[in-house]
Amino acid sequence: MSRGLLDALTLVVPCYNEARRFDAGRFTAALARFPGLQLLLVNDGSSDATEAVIEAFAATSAERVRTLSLGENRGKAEAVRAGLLAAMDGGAAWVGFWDADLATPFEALEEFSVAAARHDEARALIGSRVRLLGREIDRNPVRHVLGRLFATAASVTLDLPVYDTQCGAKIFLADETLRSALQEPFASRWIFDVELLQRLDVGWLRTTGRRATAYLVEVPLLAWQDVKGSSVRGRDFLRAGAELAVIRSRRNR
Ligand SMILES: Nc1nc2c(ncn2[C@@H]2O[C@H](COP(=O)(O)OP(=O)(O)O)[C@@H](O)[C@H]2O)c(=O)[nH]1
Ligand SMILES: [Mg+2]
Repeated sequence: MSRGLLDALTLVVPCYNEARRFDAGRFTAALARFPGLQLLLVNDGSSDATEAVIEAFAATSAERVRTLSLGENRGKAEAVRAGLLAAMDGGAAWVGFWDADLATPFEALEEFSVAAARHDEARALIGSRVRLLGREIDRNPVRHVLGRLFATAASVTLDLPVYDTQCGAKIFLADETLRSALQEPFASRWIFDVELLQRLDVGWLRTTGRRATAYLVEVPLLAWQDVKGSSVRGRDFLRAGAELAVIRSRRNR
């Protein structure tokens, strides 16, 4: 299995009306710190100046930053799916997605890299927001509780002991199983993370006879911050519950 997560990694950054939150300085710092990192910024039909902002940023580092523009707003799931497929076509060994607000700081890539090196068979590494003393996991208390409730339901749905399915920082080995898992649009708009993990679980089982527990590694983050300006609302939590039921029913097909 190919190693060196940081050697050839492309991160997809879904951007929907991010003109005000986009912090070019932090992206520039990440490119300087991680020479094997490339970025693919996906503008998902934003109605603000996102397009101009990300184009201007990409122009500062044309060999390492690309942009993709979806004509109309299709939602994070579709933006990430299109971005990951484009990143794979670009030849990256590892591809992933990372929230534009940098709630997960790019410094966490160090922990992802250590985890990949430690787990020889890792094919998917996902950030996990575990609130332990000595770490800076700064979550709004209501969202923390709802998030824990949802995560538990998601874990039951997947029949996988995943602690945190919803962190916006995830990295995958760019192989055929991932490509197949990305072929069809996701049924869910908000919890496509769960759907993707389920598709990978099924794909790995089919191709290797082993379930996701053999290949999926959760990376406990040292720092994570709830960034203001989220587009997720209370009703999305209810919708997410309904979407879990749909995902579960698909597994049994
Ligand atoms: N493509 C796309 N991305 C979105 C949409 N809504 C949010 N995002 C992106 O998803 C990421 C997380 O969004 P955010 O609003 O911070 O959600 P939260 O952190 O989960 O509350 C950011 O990169 C957003 O730009 C959307 O409708 N389409
Ligand atoms: Mg956020």
